Amino acid sequence: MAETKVKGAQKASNSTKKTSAPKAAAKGTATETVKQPDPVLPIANGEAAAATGAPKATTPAQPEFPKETYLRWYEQMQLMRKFEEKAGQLYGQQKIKGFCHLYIGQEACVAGAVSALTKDDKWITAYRDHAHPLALGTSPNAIMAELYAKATGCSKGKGGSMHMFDKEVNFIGGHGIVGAQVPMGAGIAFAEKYNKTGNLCICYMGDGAVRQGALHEAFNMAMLWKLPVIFVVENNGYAMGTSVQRTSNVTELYTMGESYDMPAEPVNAMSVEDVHNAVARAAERARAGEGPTFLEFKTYRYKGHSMSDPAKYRTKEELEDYRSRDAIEAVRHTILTHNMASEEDLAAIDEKIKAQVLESVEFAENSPFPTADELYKDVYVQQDYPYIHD
Ligand SMILES: Cc1ncc(C[n+]2csc(CCOP(=O)(O)OP(=O)(O)O)c2C)c(N)n1
Ligand SMILES: [Mg+2]
Repeated sequence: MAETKVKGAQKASNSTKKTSAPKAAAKGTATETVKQPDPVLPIANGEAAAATGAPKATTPAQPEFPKETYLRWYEQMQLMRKFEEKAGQLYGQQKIKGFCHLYIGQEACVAGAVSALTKDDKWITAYRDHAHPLALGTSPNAIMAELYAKATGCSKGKGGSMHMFDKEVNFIGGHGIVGAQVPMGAGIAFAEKYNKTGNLCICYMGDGAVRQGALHEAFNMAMLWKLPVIFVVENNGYAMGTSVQRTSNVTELYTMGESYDMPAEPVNAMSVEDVHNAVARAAERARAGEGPTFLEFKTYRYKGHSMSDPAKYRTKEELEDYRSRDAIEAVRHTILTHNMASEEDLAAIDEKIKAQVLESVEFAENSPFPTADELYKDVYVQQDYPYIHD
């Protein structure tokens, strides 16, 4: 059964772009891909490298996409990276407080999906959520102000790092409870289908979320009702300091879709092209009324789980190995190798981003904190429920 479904995914891909998904996807059989852990689980270094196993990024002989797409990816991913590097610094200076989870290293997971979807599609994710709205077009000012808990933040300073929201760009959070956004993603997709909009919902989660019961309930209903949803697990190898191999009998996480007959595939998410192609295939399926897809993005976070994590559970070598596959560097290399832009052009983009980030800090610094009466606003009160409008 799984084979048929994954083949279906491959078929869809032919009508969009050629696939570069690993061979395991083409085979689509659980027995060939599910790895049995050792009886005594090692706390060995390099666990995540084995768990995510993303191949090294390579520069294609011929670029697969137009110049504009590569330049947009470069700019989006650089903005995510530079914005978060600055946020990390500000956290160190205690300008930003509370929790702060950086996305550095994972940028392609978002950039490749933005280019494959439309602006009317809906987005939802967990608490590692600064990059998604940045790429969707939320102003860096509003995101930095939210990190500062200022009234001008995209969640009016009441959400903070883990609860970014921006309805204008269809970004529906930013959720701190691991896995909570998975049934919500299915619900959003239900609404799109019910209202016959033709839009879909892309629902991100971490590898830690796939063992939550809510995910399994949501997967079942999403398949049963053929909801237009793309479930994405950003498998960065760790949930806090615990590797996938220490917590899961199934380490090729995408195979979990097979339990629900859900088309699923692994994606080298250090390659923005691969992310784009996989999301485009899934979107085509969703819009054709064929229902959900489960994509396992094999990725890596360069920083610790949060700002307070020194990440001692992994080796420098493991980190360096992933840094050598950096998606931004790969895109930069493609752009330069194929003369899509010069070093100077890219430096100009970098300068523009630097200015944008500095402006966002100034904006956040100069913004007021929310007033006390904000405590009573935006609180859900049941009046004429059962139907919530807007
Ligand atoms: C239901 C629930 N249990 C535990 C936590 C504490 N917690 C916060 S983040 C996290 C790890 C999640 O890791 P993963 O899903 O892999 O996402 P990543 O941080 O790698 O992006 C845990 C256990 C939580 N927020 N919610
Ligand atoms: Mg993780």
